[in-house]
Amino acid sequence: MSKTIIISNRLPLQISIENDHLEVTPSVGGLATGLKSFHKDGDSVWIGWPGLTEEEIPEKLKGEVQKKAKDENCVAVNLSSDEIDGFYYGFSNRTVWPLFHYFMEYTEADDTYWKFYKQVNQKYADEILKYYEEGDVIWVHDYQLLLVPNMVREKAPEAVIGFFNHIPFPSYEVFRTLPWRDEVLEGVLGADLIGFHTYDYERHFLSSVSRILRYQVDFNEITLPDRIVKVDSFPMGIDYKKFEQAALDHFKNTEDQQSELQRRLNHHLESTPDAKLILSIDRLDYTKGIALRIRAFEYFLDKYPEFIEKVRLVMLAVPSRSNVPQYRRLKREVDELVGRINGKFSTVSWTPIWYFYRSMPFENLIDLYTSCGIALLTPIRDGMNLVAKEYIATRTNHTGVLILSEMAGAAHEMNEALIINPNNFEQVAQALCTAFGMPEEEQIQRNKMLQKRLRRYSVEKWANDFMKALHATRENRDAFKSI
Ligand code: ADQ
Repeated sequence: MSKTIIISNRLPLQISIENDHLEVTPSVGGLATGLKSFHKDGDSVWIGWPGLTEEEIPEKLKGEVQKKAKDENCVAVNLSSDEIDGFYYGFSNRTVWPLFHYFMEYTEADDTYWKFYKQVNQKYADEILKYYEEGDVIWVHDYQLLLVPNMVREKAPEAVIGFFNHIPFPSYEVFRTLPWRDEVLEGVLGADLIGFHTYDYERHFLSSVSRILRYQVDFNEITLPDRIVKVDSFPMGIDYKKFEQAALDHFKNTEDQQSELQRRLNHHLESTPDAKLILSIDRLDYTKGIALRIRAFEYFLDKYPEFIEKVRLVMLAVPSRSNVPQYRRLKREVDELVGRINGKFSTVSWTPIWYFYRSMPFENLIDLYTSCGIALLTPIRDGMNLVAKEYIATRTNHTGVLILSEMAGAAHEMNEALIINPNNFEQVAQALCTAFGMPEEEQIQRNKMLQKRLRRYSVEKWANDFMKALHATRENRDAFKSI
């Protein structure tokens, strides 16, 4: 029977060593969270890195890693610490990530990183080829593996290969600055179907292919000498029912079943009349606009002091990529900003910002989503932003206001949110005022529309739509051959 082979940089599980034993925990992040339900329900194998380098795994536990992965229908790719440095922290996160998010000043062009990127992409491709059997469908994910589709195609010309890019694809004028732009485009074009979150990313990609490689592009099809490649947008959804159910269960908790965090949140809400909590959740990443958001919040408090002691910004920043200098600098900047603003506005009974720098268990995430009447998500660039969708899914009584950056892919599908330009502090401050004063009926009306759409376009539908379109390319290929 044919199977689906999913490939991403990281496996949906994280293996760590605790007292000479291997511990397996689910990994955090948009992709892992999104595809997990698809993987769990289908006949698929997932290939990726388990989170420990070859050097970190003691010899006697090496076989055990693969066994633990196999229990979850996964295959662990072995990577050395040099490979992780060059491929992951290097080319993926110091070259592709900043460039694709329009941070050109952070983009490094380093031959050694590129060499590691090619070497590790080849490792992933070789791993796929070990498991690939005729009739299988291969689904490659994200910017760390842009070369994999063509590397697999070279050895298995008949394979059906899909590629999905989870981050933005930049405009041609930005993409063209990459020294290895031809190789990167040729790498992705090994796929039969290439998916993006939005039509804009799709358009940028097609324009780069036509202007750099000079292939013929008709609407959303690229004609190569021997094949046609289809490009389309598939906005990723969330596991809606999981978030909705978690919120419903959360409200059933008796007082002594509540978490300490929930009690603290309740305390703020109950101690001040008209109090509201403003939620902000992201990985600590410069693309997410966290520092800008804090400054906009300061602008808001300066301009509208009547909100002092009434609002609190609850900020969860999940540690991320701390081996890359810009992330360490951002951490310092955010620490300083939070300290300065808390120092400036705090009263004896109130601090304006509650800042958590850690990963939280799922239950606490639900505590935050359900307790905060406003969500303020202001990325400078974001492929999609699943947090925005999760927030709406947990608002089971339909109240709550989402303020969302127009630079997030999710803004295209969430028109009923208050859509803002994160660089415009006045607009952010106005949106906060509007959110504060928005009548409940209006909140309910907006959220019901958002919820209806999110429920329908779930992650399951996203994966199925992509798969259906991928299978259809097989038929197109036969038609192409018969011309
Ligand atoms: P990310 O940049 O990681 O994803 P996002 O889409 O917001 O951003 O997804 C984050 C995920 O991590 C959410 O599902 C959230 O629930 C989870 N999460 C966040 N904090 C957590 C915590 N403390 N504990 C547990 N889970 C937590 C990348 C792209 C995005 C794109 C996704 C999916 O950068 O633009 O939306 O992939 O394609």
